[in-house]
Amino acid sequence: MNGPPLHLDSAFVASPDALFEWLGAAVTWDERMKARKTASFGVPYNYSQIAYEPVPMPAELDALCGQIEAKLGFRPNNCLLNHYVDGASSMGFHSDSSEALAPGTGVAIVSVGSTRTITYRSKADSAVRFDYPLPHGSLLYMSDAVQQEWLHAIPKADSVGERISLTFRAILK
Ligand SMILES: O=C(O)CCC(=O)C(=O)O
Repeated sequence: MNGPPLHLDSAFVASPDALFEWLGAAVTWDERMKARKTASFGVPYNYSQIAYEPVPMPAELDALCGQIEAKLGFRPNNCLLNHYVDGASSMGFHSDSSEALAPGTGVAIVSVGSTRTITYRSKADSAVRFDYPLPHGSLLYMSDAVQQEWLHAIPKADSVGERISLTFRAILK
């Protein structure tokens, strides 16, 4: 079986060190979730029973929305961030519903910090798995077609430092 039809750009962010530093200084992290810290900007995308307030998109993230629009053809209005403090922080297997998303759009994930692996597991056969590293400054795009056929997770890892993922969505208002 082939792996999921992903779009992966390993050098999407021009200055990933600067973005990582800015996030560290500017973001107040929400600690309601046990497995990792989160933060939300723009129109809220509420999931895992956690609701977020609308927060204006900062210029630094709005610039990434523009870059995503140029690359993928849609402009996100939400950025949900995940802060994986170390290798014990994780995200379990799930797929994202497209119900709240603008038609024909998916989830764009920008990664900064330590490289973590995203694992895809086929919904049809749980033995079929594919791993992809998500390096500092990369972009991964998952269409709804990927979500229909595959679950994805960020498994725990040994000896890794901090990672922040910036997940961008075009939320229906
Ligand atoms: O942190 C990541 O890269 C994973 C994000 C994710 O799985 C999601 O937003 O559905």
